[in-house]
Amino acid sequence: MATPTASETRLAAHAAYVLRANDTGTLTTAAPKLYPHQWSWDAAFIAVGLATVSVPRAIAELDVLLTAQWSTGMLPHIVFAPGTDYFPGADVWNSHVSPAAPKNVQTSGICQPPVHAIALQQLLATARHTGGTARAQAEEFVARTFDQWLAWHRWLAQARDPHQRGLLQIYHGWESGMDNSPRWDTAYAAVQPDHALLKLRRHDLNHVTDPTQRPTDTEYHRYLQLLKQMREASYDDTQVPEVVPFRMADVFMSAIMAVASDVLADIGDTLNRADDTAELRLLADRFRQGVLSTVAAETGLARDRNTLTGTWVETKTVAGFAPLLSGGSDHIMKRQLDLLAGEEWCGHPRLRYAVPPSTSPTSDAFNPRSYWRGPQWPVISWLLYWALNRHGASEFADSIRAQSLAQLGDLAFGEYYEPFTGEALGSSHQSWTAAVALGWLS
Ligand code: 2M8
Repeated sequence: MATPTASETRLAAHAAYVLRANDTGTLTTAAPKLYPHQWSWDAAFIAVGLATVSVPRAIAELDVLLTAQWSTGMLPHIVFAPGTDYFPGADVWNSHVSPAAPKNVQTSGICQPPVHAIALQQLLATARHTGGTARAQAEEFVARTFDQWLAWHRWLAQARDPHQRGLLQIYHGWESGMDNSPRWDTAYAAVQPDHALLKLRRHDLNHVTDPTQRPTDTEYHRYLQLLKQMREASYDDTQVPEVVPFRMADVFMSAIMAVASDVLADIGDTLNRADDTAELRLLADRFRQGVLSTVAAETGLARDRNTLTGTWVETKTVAGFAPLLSGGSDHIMKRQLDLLAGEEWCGHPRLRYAVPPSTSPTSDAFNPRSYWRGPQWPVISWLLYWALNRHGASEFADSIRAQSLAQLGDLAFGEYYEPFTGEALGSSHQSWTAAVALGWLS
């Protein structure tokens, strides 16, 4: 890699500072005020960034997440730090209604996309490059925790894809990580909130004062209704699908499962875990095929499926590019690369930076300011950058990197960005944004 420019050095220094400032001493909060706890997929991206500064600190971040692993293998989507304000907090989730929840930690009762093996791979690569004790510590960590990551993948495969269709089912938009994406509009429309839930205790709007950048109250009512139904079912893996009206086969999460299972298998190979590696390769193949089976011939995009109603989601969101993560078909990859570069996506003439918006600006559902309904998310740009490099599309990956570094040059470390103006939206000093900046610059 070329010598960093002065602005790159400054960006890296600021990014490292953001991660340090968001460190509670135990875990790195997802954002200083808006998200004062640890989130599962945030922690993985944060570890990628932390590793470039301190390998032991990156390991500690993942260790905290693993301490919160449920006995079923599930990694919960939030690990609560004590005494901070967030809604819905630990009291609302009350994870201890489930016998599978850990006793000494409070967590949520749902999961998020399994990007963690990607973080392990990046952690190992950074540590090997650093050498010395960093390398030994990373290798020891991976050997010590391999069974826990394997249990996580096994739980997803068994609990969320029991019929082995290669598509993970989710029961809440929060599980996708793309909370209010138009991907979930039809499923949420079927959720009828109880009257008692209509009085919300939202804290997010104290920190993001422009409410158009956050989900609406109507959306929050539905989020809370699903949470209540799951809590009343004690977050039980077989009960929950019986009681919630939100049942979606999430194609983007399934693609992450495919590629992350392959990456975990690569790690297993270095640990001489032949049987487990073979199992992981089968999982990777199953989910790769599942993702490819959703691609619409007319649009070339992958689709989520509402498994309650049996209908496909046709809205053009970034999730349509799931095959760029999971791979498996040269023909589909080529078509998707052309699409992603084209006018409906990164080549849209009004974009300030040529990185994928969360919803295509040509879609009726597109909203440039509203959270997952249109803004660009640096963390998603990084994930696609990583995947493009993995699948040999390094030129496109380089362009996403260069455009993203320009976007992050405002040093705001926005949670997401307005695609036409480049304005940072949501929380500033968002940890995973700082982390992926470090990932690009390392
Ligand atoms: C957002 O989600 C949380 C709920 O999980 C929220 O809005 O309160 C999402 O962007 C999610 O993907 C992310 O992990 C989390 C923390 O950054 O914030």
